[in-house]
Amino acid sequence: MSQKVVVFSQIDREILMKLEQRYQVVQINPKNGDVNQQILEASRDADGMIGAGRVLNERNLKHAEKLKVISSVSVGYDNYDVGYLNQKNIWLAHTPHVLTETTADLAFALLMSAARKVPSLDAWTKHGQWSRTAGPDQFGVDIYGKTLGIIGLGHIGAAIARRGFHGFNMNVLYHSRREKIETAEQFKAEFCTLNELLSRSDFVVVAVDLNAESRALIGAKELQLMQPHAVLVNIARGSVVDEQALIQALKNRSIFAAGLDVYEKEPLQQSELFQLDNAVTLPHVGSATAQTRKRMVELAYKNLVDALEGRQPQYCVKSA
Ligand code: 8YV
Repeated sequence: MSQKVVVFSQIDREILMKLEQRYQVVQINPKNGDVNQQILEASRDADGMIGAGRVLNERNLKHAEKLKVISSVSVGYDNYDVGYLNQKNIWLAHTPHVLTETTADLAFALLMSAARKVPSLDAWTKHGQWSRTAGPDQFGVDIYGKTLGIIGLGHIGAAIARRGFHGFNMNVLYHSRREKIETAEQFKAEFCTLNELLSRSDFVVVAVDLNAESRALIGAKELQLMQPHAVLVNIARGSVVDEQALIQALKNRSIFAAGLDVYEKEPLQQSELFQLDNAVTLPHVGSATAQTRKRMVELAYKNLVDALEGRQPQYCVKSA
């Protein structure tokens, strides 16, 4: 009897076919009703699970007595109850590294778009409003040679620092739980407190994992420390930033703009952010290129197969 695998989100067709050739596959489909109920039932006799973007915890895995591995097609793992999975000896595998450069590219796309008002000026031009030379209302802020403050100098944060330092001659500051001397020296990056980074940076990029320490890390008080010409970029997790406080800061123009790829609740279909000309809003596409998503799901497939064949997956998450 072949092992059973639950696919809990949409994955690449080729990989799905490979799974179906190897395992008994059950796909979770929102069209078939409550997803959590489907996961609760399907995981009952499952050996493995693969997918992304779903909360998996004791509530919907409590019957998963045979489950050996959850292979996440993501680098972030804040939507999994890692402590519970470790306690049940269920491997949680993820896909770091393969998406680092793609996500760092998107961070800079947001930084530049927000700094130079690209989306709103594109709309302005296309609506025939360009009747004379662009003036102060169309002015953006400079990037080259400015100060880039990165919250979280992990792989993605370091890739963003590399772009700023080498590509835009930027002065790099960073804040993280501990100093990252070897990484920082590549970009002459200066370790500083969060408040110092917020008050000194022209561009603040949130690149930190979501965890108990980073949840709501950036609130009204922190936003008030930023300069009126400063730009906030978030490519990490929405819940690191107090979204209502950010909306107020943008409305009050106490910061120049924000470039956002993530939100407290996703998918985001209605928000005051959508009415703000100084908010650039993307739909969580940090890793969303065909090439990178293919690499992610191929790695997640390998992690799954390794685990189902009794080998510890290459990239396993351990509870802190
Ligand atoms: C999404 C991401 O997970 O890898 C992560 O942590 O945030 C993204 O790659 C991916 O888009 C699947 O939802």
